Amino acid sequence: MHSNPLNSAQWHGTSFFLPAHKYFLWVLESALIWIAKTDGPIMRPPLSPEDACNIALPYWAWEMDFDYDLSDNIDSLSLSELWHDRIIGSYKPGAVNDGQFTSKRWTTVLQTSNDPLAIYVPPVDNVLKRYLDTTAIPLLYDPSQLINEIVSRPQFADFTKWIEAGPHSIPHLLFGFHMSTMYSVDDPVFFLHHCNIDRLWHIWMDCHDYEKLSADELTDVQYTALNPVNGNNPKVDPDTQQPFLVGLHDKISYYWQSKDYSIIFPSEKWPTPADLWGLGTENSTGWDGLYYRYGPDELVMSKPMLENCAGKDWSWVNYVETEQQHFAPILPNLTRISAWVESINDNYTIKLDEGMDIKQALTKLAQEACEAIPTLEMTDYVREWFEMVGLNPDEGFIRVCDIEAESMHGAKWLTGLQSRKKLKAIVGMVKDKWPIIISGSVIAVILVVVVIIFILKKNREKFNTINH
Ligand SMILES: [Cu+2]
Repeated sequence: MHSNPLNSAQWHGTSFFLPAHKYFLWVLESALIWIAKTDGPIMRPPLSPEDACNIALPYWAWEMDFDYDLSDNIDSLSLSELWHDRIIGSYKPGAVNDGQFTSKRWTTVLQTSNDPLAIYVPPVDNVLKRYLDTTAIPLLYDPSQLINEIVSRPQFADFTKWIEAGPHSIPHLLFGFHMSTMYSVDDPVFFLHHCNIDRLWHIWMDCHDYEKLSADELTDVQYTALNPVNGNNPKVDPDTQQPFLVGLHDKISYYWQSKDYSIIFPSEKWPTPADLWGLGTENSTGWDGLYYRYGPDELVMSKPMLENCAGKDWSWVNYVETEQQHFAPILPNLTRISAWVESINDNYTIKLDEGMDIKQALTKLAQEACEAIPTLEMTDYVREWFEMVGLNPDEGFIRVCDIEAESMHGAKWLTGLQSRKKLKAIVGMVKDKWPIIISGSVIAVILVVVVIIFILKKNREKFNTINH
């Protein structure tokens, strides 16, 4: 469904991005609930119908795996709870060979090559693979940078461009292989990642108190139609030749490739962004049975978030429903997350004590985290990815510390470590070849002096001739 060209044209690089993926996640969650209800009694351990109803998709809060120090040789991402060797598979680049998604149990739709950065060609097999080189594609957003962007982008158009180009792109690029194509759904990490993107959207809505508005009350601030484009031209539906429309009341397409099952997603049932805005309550669900809440959340309870968000009643996130919690089979180790949040709270408090106001303190916090690691280098691989999803990287990608770097160097995409790497490379070269460089420099200086003397002499003669 995700790779269907008609869906994809609407789902990526447009204002449908967030709502389209939300419903897509909900389709998977509903399918899991349905299977658990049907086959629950014969599962090991057996699931009761009540357990089945409590199934919820988990999210990967990758911001907690941000690497604040790339020089210490500890890859923070490798310490993540994500890599359970019995579930998602160990942290290892290449073919996934443990967990539930090895070649024995899991056949990917997309055939990949053995080159992590070659999108689509030349294919070798249908085995799930991951790249995971955090030095080549670093995770670029830590909690403080996320909070800073969420707080400073109250306009939907601004927020959606940023979240799709920045926080959404980086994990896709980092995993390479399947995750870097429209067949990213081949890797279950897709859902963990997109659930986090959906969570960040909820946090944004909750932070600015937009959750209190009904779909009829929404303005351009909460939802703006950003139509899909091909360069300067609007993308058109190949059947009707009409431009795709992605307004608040336009239907998001969910074409399903299989002829036999297309009845599951008939076009009359496709939702609009307005339909998906109402998330329902415990007692009365929203559109088509939708009911969305995000549970206890360390990020929203951090000091900079609490103090910089307009409303402090978190109704769509940080939602505690104790009954459901017992169902999580593996509780994440929250110690590491709590430690991050604690250090962010401490650094933030120091800045307030120094006399900064809450926004200044938050921006400074984000600035420091941003400076800790490089931005993304605009390689062919990165460029190809942005073109594939119809995104303009310059519109949403630049981070808080890149703005300064851009004005200094006049070049986007090459700041922080990249320029430091170049400098290091030059220093290294100088170190190795200093005898050649010194003798070369001496010869060059002598040559320059000779040339200058020659020119001066010539000019003098010329000057003399003119005078005569
Ligand atoms: Cu994605």
